[in-house]
Amino acid sequence: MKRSIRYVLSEHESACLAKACADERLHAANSEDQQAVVNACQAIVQSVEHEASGLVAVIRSLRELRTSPGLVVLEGLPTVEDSRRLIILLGSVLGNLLKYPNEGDYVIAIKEKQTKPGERPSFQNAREFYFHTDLSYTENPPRYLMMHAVVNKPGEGGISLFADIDRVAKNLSPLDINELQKPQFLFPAPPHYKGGGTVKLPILTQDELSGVWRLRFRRDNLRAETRPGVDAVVQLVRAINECAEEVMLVSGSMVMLDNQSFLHGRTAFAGSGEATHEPRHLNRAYASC
Ligand SMILES: O=C(O)CCC(=O)C(=O)O
Repeated sequence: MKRSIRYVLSEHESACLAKACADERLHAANSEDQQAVVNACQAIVQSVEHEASGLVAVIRSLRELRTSPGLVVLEGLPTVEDSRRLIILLGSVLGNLLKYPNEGDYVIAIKEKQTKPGERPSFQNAREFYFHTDLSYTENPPRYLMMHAVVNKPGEGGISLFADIDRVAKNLSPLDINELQKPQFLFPAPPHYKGGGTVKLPILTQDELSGVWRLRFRRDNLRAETRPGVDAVVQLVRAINECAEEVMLVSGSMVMLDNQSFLHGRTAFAGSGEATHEPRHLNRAYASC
């Protein structure tokens, strides 16, 4: 991928994270009280800064608007007793963990509950999940998305797909870009989002000073108010598919990405009854900086 970084942790870095996740300040925090874990991790981050400065620098490179890689895949993470601690800890290295109460707690398990015919693709089923940015249906989607593969076996599907909006925009005509910048798109919340609701906003925005493109997008149930708007979405989907990059997030890896400049999706995976191993399980969290 053009802008993305793959970073394999050294044994020392992996051991440092394992130690941080076993820190006594975390033992004091009830693991079901994620707010307490978030608070404890904010203090523990300092020791990670000292002991794993290379890893910290890579993660924080995501913060630079102009020079950000946009997407970092970390490989070789330690296996820890409570995997939620690891994503909260690394999210705290990046910035401030965010919670969207209508969506759930800080850490949300991406796990199949049951795949019903005809239902929208989601983090709770095994269907192909088309390219999207997270929480496109909220006024303020999170800047950063993190997904930690706790169990993700090669050969059972569930391959991650990513697309960089910088590359996608280059494959669109000025006319389509103009349409996508109009506040003419209706984004309805999916059924799991408590309170529901629909926002009407542009899909694409461009920062005036830096020229950096940002987007919000989720194809299923998206509505455009005009015919040129619908046509522009068709072109956008074509351009996204042309730029798609596949990454298998094997167990023990984590992707940290700029949710407003990278789209993500995943292929269908072996669901209940089909999986030969433990069921697929990723943890998801959001952060701002
Ligand atoms: O299951 C996956 O790999 C991705 C899930 C996803 O896209 C999401 O939860 O937003």
